[in-house]
Amino acid sequence: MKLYGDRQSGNCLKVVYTAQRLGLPVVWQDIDIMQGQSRTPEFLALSPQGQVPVLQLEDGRVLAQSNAIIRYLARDTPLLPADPYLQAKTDEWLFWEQYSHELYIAVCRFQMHYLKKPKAAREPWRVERGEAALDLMEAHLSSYEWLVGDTLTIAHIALYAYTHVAAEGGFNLQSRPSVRAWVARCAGLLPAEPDV
Ligand SMILES: N[C@@H](CCC(=O)N[C@@H](CS)C(=O)NCC(=O)O)C(=O)O
Repeated sequence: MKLYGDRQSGNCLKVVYTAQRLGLPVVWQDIDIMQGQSRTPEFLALSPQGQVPVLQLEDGRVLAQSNAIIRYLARDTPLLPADPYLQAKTDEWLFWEQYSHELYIAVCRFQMHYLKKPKAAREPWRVERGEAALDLMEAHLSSYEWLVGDTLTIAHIALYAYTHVAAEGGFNLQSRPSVRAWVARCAGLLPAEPDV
């Protein structure tokens, strides 16, 4: 399989973490989004959404959307619980990550980390929603060790991707001890330096 990705993108790292955790061989193809490489005619022919990550299967078929990709890779493995309720709870967190977390925390990180804008340039409404997402995680994780189930799943990989670098988007984890403990728990089970 071939993974088209940008090395600094948390959405791409989700796929790398999942593949490495499962021991799946994936060939990395660099796409520099800052150079517009996800919007070239060649890339758009591969994936009209014009964003990374994109996974190309061995038979040539293509999958976009990070959480769809990790869900595909994790099927029939402990990273996606088989129990119907736990599987749906895993999906619940995956959808929540895309709608209520990534849009705020990852985009603030993009503005500061990729575009080198100052913290003060972040839109207040986006910051407010990012803070609310982290507060929701803190509230859940102060009662439970994991977001769902009792071990690492793709729900954790999806949320770890941008939560552990939330400071790069101007968010403070110091005041969120349960999130920090969970980040450390995930980090202990994931490669420190993904081999991409
Ligand atoms: N919902 C998508 C978001 C993908 C996304 O935002 N990708 C960014 C990098 S993190 C990208 O390719 N940006 C370049 C562009 O939009 O041209 C996913 O989860 O895969």
